[in-house]
Amino acid sequence: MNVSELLSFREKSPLIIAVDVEPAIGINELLERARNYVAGVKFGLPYILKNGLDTIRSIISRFRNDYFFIADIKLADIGFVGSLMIDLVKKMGFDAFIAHGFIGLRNALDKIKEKADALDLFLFVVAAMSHPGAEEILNKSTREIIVKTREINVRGYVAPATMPRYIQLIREMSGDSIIISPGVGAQGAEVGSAIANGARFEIIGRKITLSRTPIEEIRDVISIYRSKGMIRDA
Ligand code: BMP
Repeated sequence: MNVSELLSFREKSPLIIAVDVEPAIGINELLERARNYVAGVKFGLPYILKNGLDTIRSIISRFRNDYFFIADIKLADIGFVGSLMIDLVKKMGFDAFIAHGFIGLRNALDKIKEKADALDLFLFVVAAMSHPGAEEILNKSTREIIVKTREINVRGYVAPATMPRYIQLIREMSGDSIIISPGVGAQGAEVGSAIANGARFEIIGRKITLSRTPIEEIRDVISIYRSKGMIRDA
């Protein structure tokens, strides 16, 4: 998936659902009923490992026209192993995946990016994380991660809604990139706050997946986006 295909989903909404646990109403029902409001679905490793490749592949193939699908494998390994992982991501039918930025380019992210391009997968690099401990080590390197990954033409980043200064930094340093931002809802950031700081999409997990009335949650989120002018009226 390329940048413009990804952005075509932004017309619908800036919302990506993070699925790490089985949604309270079941994944099929959730995706069936959320298709008019949600742009993308990010499957986490716990969900992928628990359900297996075949199940993920069949979910993605059923909803492939309704959402883009991100494999949140947080890849942080040598190029050879990265390449094996990316083949599996492609087999499952994903459009995009997430790799860590701290592993550096040579024989790691350079190979990962080459492979992603060859398989038409969009690469998001983690530039900073949302939890407090990220400040201890990882987030000290955000600037270098952006500088280095721009050398290999990375166009997608993950940056925290809980610490919007990193979203702003990416915007300043890499204005044409697509930032997806977790931390909204369960981790405390307000709906719309990451978008207001320059993210293209917000990632929301537990606030939706753990709810018995997730479609109402989603509608509330969408109405906040609408009230802030972040989404066009239906
Ligand atoms: P929740 O809304 O339930 O907190 O989920 C957030 C999602 O974003 C999880 O899938 C998590 O793996 C991911 N995420 C995060 O929370 N912080 C980061 O810095 C990077 C992430 O990918």
